[in-house]
Amino acid sequence: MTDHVKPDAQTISAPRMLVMGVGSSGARAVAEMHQQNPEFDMVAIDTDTKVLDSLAIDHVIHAGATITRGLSSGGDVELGRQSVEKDSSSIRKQLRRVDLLVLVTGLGGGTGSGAVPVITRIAREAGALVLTLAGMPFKFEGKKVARIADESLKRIRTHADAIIRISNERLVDRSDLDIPVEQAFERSHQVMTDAIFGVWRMLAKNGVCGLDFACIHTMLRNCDGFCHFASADSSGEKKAEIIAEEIMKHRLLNKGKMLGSAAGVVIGLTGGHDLKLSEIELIMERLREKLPEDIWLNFGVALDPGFKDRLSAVVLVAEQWKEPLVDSVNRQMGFFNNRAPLAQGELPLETEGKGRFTYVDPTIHNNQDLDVPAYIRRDIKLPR
Ligand SMILES: Nc1nc2c(ncn2[C@@H]2O[C@H](COP(=O)(O)OP(=O)(O)OP(=O)(O)O)[C@@H](O)[C@H]2O)c(=O)[nH]1
Ligand SMILES: [Mg+2]
Repeated sequence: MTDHVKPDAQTISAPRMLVMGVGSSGARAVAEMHQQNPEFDMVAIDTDTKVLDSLAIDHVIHAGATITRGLSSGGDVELGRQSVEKDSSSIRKQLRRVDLLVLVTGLGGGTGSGAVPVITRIAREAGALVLTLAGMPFKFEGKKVARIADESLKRIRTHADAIIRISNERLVDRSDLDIPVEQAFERSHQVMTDAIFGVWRMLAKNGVCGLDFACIHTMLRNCDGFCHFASADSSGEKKAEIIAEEIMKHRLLNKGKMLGSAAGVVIGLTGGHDLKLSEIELIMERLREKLPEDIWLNFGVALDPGFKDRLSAVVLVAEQWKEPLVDSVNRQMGFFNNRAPLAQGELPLETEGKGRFTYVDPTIHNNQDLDVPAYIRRDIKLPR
């Protein structure tokens, strides 16, 4: 017979989530989020002193002050990378006891694109689950910026558990091209804010049926690198119907088409104490009609007194569902047991730091970085 020992309340603590904004647009985005919700743990990292000084946020890391002299990387990815390597100890300090790290960045410049792959590696080494929200550049920014963003994305993918790409282009309709560029970027910030608030509410608020860290963990570890995100918010009599409609034709889910072929979905609803069972049912039934039958599906409902007569939904969608390279059970055990060491037989398939080659240029051939091991570049799974 197994004895079940009730865990000591002091040994159980809520998973700690840290949001880190990297590069100028990432730093600005988290400063805005901080204004909206000061409860978040947030840090902004940039190479640009002017940007950091303008932010109303307490925790900032000025990366690579001796390398860029506070003037930003000027679009140089290598300088961005070197700058965070140089200040990696400040980053490690911020990552202590962090279970979920959410990185926010706009790819295409030098700092965010160079720094995020390094930070994801450091965070994974520290045992955190890493979700990266990456804004992808507009077409008008040109091919060079697009290439920088794509190459950075490949590097991030070798370390991050999951990436949500937020295509700036997709956030703006062709019929909408007259909007000021600042407003277009604001949309991108808002999507990131909604994603982060949504995930945070799922983890931090009391739920009638909760989504816990293990569920988010499974989703992020199995989504094969990329997942998609949509959110909707409504109030009034018809709020449930409006939310179901919005999600089912959401532009970040390819006007809802992505739901029909999804492999995994997490749905998180937040409502007030007046939330009705019929409202939950309506949303779930409408969405289930659209989703494949054999999908990995998890949903939760969080209650927040601030949501009286209001309902909000966040949906994370995985198009693919694959076993992660590093055993997810072990990683969960790491969270519950204060990061258990790797078990024998488990392959720590992660590239290590470059050691004394840190400041050496990457070896790029046919657009491939030959310093990244072939099994990662080609997405080959090694047998355990
Ligand atoms: N959401 C949002 N995206 C922005 C904003 N400004 C720029 N971007 C996007 O983010 C990408 C990177 O720009 P920055 O964040 O300014 O670049 P950086 O990482 O600071 O890099 P350097 O300034 O070159 O050192 C750009 O290519 C744009 O697509 C902004 O205010 N908001
Ligand atoms: Mg900058």
